Amino acid sequence: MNIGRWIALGALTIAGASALAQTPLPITNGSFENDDPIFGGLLGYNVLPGSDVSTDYHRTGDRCVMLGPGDLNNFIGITTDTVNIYVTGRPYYDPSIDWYGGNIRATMYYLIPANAAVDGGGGGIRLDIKLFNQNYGSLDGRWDIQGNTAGQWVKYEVVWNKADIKQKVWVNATENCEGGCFVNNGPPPYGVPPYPSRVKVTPGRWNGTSGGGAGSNIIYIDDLSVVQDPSCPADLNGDDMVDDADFSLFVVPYDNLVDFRADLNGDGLTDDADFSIFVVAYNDLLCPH
Ligand SMILES: [Ca+2]
Ligand SMILES: [Ca+2]
Repeated sequence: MNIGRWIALGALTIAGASALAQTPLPITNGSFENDDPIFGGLLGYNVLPGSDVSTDYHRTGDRCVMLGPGDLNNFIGITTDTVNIYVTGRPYYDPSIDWYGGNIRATMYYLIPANAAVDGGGGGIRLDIKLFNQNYGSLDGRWDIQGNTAGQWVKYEVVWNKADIKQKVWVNATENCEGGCFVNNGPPPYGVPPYPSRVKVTPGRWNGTSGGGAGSNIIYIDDLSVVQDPSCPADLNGDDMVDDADFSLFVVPYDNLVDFRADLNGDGLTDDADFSIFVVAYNDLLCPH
């Protein structure tokens, strides 16, 4: 075997390990094949008016979900915040996340027929992180799915960086209380932790100004999935290494001592105990997987 072949195999091994290290989150019925056996309707999702299951197209299985068309300022979509009666405690179908884990990555495929292009009311995926059913931060959709795909399935992906998630929760907890001051049940940092532990996933289309206005025609979607990228707690920017970029993110909350954005031991504060954990990871550089 020549050296080039060895190098190629080595690269494949590394890529494979990285892919395996992602944590697939337990999204239910991502191919949209199943109805709820008792109540009917799409298993695992709230189906908002204007959306429905379709057998006109499918990327896998026999079915997909159709979004639209919609009226101006209507939101059309499906969302995972519906009660799972089949599990003790009746949690929502929202997939679980690890607050100390990596970036959240949601993927789906979409299809728009060549003769029915979408103009306005673009599609996308909105993500909300939650503790139980309380929303602690939102990544609004880009609503940029437009035009047509010539009848082909096209991959669409949204990545929510872990540092941005923590920043969003911090702002919501302490500053402008976006969506209401929901974490005001204690001294700073206002009841956080416990930290958000779930992500509500909402593929849809927004027929408002940010989505380009009232949308024409239909966006078909299939094969929704969510994963959490490889990371370790001290890797604050989610690139799988603990280096100077993470230190820059660490020192801001470390300096004020009432801030959970770089809390590594779960007590809600970023202090010397967290610094001790950080320096060990910084010295190791690479996240252990
Ligand atoms: Ca990093
Ligand atoms: Ca701490």
